[in-house]
Amino acid sequence: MSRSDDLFKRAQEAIPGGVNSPVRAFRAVGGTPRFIASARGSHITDVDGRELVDYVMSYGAILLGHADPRVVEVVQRAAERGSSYGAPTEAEIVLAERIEEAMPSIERLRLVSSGTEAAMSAVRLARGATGRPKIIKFAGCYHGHSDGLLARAGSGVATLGLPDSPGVTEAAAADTVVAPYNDVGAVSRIFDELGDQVAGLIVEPVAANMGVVPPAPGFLEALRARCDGIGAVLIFDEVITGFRLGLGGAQGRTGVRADLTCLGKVIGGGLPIGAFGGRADLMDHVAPAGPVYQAGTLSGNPLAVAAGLAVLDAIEEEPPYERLDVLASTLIEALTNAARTTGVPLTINREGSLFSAFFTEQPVTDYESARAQSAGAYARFFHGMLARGIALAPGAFEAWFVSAAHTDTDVRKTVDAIGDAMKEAAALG
Ligand code: KE4
Repeated sequence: MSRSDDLFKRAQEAIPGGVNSPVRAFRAVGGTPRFIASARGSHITDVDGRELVDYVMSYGAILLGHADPRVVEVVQRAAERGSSYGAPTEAEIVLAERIEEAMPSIERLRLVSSGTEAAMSAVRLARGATGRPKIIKFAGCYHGHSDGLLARAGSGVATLGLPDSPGVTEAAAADTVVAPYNDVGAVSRIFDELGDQVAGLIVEPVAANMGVVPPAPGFLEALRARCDGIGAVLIFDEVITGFRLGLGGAQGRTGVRADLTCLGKVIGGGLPIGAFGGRADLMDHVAPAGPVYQAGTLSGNPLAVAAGLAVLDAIEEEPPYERLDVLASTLIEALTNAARTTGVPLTINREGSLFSAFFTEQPVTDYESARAQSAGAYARFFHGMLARGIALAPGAFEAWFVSAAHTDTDVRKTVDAIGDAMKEAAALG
């Protein structure tokens, strides 16, 4: 028995499933989750002292690398000044201004403590500002666990969303309509059918929660045009893509401007944070400027803000994006070669440094095609990599996350492991 085994056994007596977030429990890949003792740069070390090259990076929250000295220093200094005041600070203004400068579609910004809060609040604002009930989302896109966004597609195109979790009532899901990602025809039919009942549409401009699925050419532009056509609010959920796909996020790459944007992860440097922001005429509906209520005890927390500013300073001083893209290209090449050598069917999707390898030979353009992948093959590959000191996300619907701290040595070790783990995935059929 490893210490992780012991701790997981104990954890399940104190915490549901032994974890504080489901994906960490290894249910999708089997086995015992590694309990982590520490992390530095591109490496994490588990409680049994095993050091791993990390491609989870807190599901994208860590961009510079774990325990980056620049982040550690500012968080230590901030903690010495007190961890939370329940009152405004200058640093919150600075972070808002820096984000607004990097993402011009964001004219006003509200900080919150998670991506879930950001998306939930943006959706409430879209409804509050338009006075309309319906929100369109896409199957396979994840926007956190607020009730209205835990809805799955009902039968037919514009029928009401159905609860996607016990505890979500039909009423809570009823005003959510779910369309297939990259399907302009389906979403157009919803707009045609619901017309000015549509308050807004929320989308991951580059999907990364069904694995990475980039927008098809014209998809985002079509969403922009349809929202413009009826005055609906276009919400880009950039919790993953924001400051990972470049300083301007996905909208900086695609040129499609959102009315509201959700952020998180990178802008907090690994501390709890989220944000939603956008057009001033919309954001000025948010309390106390306007009537749409939204609040949070720890919103704009001084430690998270200090960490976020340190990350923004670092990526503005030395943008890591070219390096991240090179790392991703090398890993993708290794995956492609290993799949070819072993005959394992593999489809790789990529946008910038974000990528996923799907164990299927079909193209993956939406949630249905993403679900066609072999979860068993992914699980075998995952454990083959873990056994060779490489930590991937314990689920086939996540992305590989590289960081500015990953080294050529890390990549060489990963490339070697890919070759062997692919053979194992192939051998087990
Ligand atoms: P959080 O509430 O987990 O901070 O953010 C929710 C969220 C919102 N929008 C997008 C695009 C997201 O990817 C997320 C959270 N991402 C997952 C990983 N795919 C978090 C991992 C977890 O749930 O533990």
